[in-house]
Amino acid sequence: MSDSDQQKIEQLRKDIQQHDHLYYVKDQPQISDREYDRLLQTLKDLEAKHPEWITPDSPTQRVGGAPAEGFATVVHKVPMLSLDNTYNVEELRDFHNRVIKNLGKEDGLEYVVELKIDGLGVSLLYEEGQLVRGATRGDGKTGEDITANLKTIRSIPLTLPMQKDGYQSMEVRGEVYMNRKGFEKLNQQREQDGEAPFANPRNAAAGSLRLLDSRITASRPLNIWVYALGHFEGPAFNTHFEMLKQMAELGFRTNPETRLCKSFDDVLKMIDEWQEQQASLDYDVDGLVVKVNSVSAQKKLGSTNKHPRWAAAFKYEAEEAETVVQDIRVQVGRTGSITPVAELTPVFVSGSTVSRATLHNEDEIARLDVRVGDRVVIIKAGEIIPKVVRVLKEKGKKRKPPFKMPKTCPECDSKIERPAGEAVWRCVNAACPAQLKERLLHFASRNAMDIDHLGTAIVDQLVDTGKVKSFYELYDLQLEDVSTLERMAEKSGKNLIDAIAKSKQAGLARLIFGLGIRHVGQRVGQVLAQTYGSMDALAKASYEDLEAIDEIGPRIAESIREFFGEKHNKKELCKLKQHKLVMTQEHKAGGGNLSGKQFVLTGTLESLTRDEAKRKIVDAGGRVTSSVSAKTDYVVAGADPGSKLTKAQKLGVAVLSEKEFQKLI
Ligand code: 1X8
Repeated sequence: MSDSDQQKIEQLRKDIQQHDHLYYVKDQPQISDREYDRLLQTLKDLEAKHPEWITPDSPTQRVGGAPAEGFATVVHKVPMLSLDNTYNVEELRDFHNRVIKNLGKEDGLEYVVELKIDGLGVSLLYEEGQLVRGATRGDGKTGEDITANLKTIRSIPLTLPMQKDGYQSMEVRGEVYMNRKGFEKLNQQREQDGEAPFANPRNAAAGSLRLLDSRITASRPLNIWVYALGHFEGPAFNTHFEMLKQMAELGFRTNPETRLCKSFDDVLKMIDEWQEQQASLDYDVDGLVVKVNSVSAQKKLGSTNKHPRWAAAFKYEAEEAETVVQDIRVQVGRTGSITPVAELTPVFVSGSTVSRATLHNEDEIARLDVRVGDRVVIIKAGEIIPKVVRVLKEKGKKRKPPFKMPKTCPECDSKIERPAGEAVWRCVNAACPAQLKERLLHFASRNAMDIDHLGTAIVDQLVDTGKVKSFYELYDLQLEDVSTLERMAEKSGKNLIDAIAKSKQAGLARLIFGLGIRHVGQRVGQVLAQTYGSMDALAKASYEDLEAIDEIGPRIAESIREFFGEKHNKKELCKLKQHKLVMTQEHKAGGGNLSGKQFVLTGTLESLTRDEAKRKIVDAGGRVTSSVSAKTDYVVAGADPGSKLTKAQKLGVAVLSEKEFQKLI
């Protein structure tokens, strides 16, 4: 029996690895997502039954584990050099001429031209066919050990058939990046959750790779293009192009746009083509990389301290424009984040007129040394918000003093804080009018309480006149309070009052989301409403209780506890209740039978996937947790159940077969 389980585990791992490759590297899936989920779940269950057989290269080990304390330092055996940059055809021709001179001939000189990916360089070390370490490029000599994070990227193989080709050890290099769509989606989610958005896909990728909690990395849409080999033990390659082909054969994701160019003119052609074509990719590139193809020629050329002499980057300049900084202001967001923004003399760049540009944070302003009155260069690259790239120093011109972050919040004068390790200052005053305005707008937004007519102009006046200092005061407003506001007639005043009154029925899920609890987005709001059924029950939920919910991690659980522990929030909720806002949720008709019941799923279900089963339970008012405890009401056991079943039997928890479960729901 155990023997066959071991065989099953091995077969499943092979199959999943094959399907990962087809899906993530080749983009040619052969099975449905649902079939794939089944395979993975079956493997998980078998491994739960035999934890002693779990290996680090099992596909189940990609999901990420408990947070690390910090990253260990890694010394690169072969330094990860940077590339010499060229910015125009003349500079690239200089590079080409140097290559010819150093090689002593032009005959047979070939180049490989690849896209230069705007991401983060990483190193993947494989020993005896297993990924044993992943590291950042760092300063080129030493990087950080981010193995757990890199393993969450599905297109990175955990095992390689390299030994069959005679390789004992190889260090593969590539660029980890986030595509534009994934980046936009991540930022939308972050804004909903009250977190600062990332400035660009590169920062998002960098931030995701440097998280100590690899479970969060696992949720980030990261990917890799492999483009080089570091130290390796095994047969050598004659050309770079051959090496890339071999990497692809081993299972790595190599970029399909790579070209072998037989002449420098071919290189120039490719440069010409990509000037326009860049925009059509779904990820950011910041130019091309031109590499000498022959490995013996590469060796002959060698490297300087910093750069190889056999490769160069060609960078397309982003469209730039010059303008003047008229002012530097700071904006206060919903969570109190304080962001400096440059107000500019309007200028036309990349298809639109720009009058503001983000300066991101204090450190960025210091780095640029940008001051009011300065002439600056701005760029608008792709869809990214315009940014100031450099200051044009004007001789003999007296400059204004350096910009200083305000000592207090520009809106409410409260203390501002910059937590250790963060780049952003925050206003500590939860009642800060600027934060209050943002919070009210969020509360009223379409996906939250959906209060029509409550837009920026009205919110500004309500807060500035002191009429509204918290959510509940919206419900105290009378017609005469609002019809006296600017741009408000009697009729529109009445519409607003009606819309506010109507929002009392918005329901528990919308209200939870509308409260603006950090990290609680729309989906989490729904899960909490379904799980607890009332605001009172949610307010009482313990950290452990919250964290036991499948979709809720430690960060969300902590933030919820903090919110309900706060005095102001308690008062707010009490007042909202007095105003008769709907704060309970009827479970869906016909399904309320599972109200408050706690489920654990184990084994493979035949008639539905795990996600479908979960949804059904939650829709019927129950909830799903990942581990069995005395609080568990039912364990649903499919085929090949794991250790959860044993535990349930030990604790005397009711066990349902799939059929019994179907009946129940
Ligand atoms: C950096 C990069 C290289 C390539 C693509 N993107 C990059 N960011 C490539 O070779 N295709 S090579 C490189 C480096 O050597 N620093």
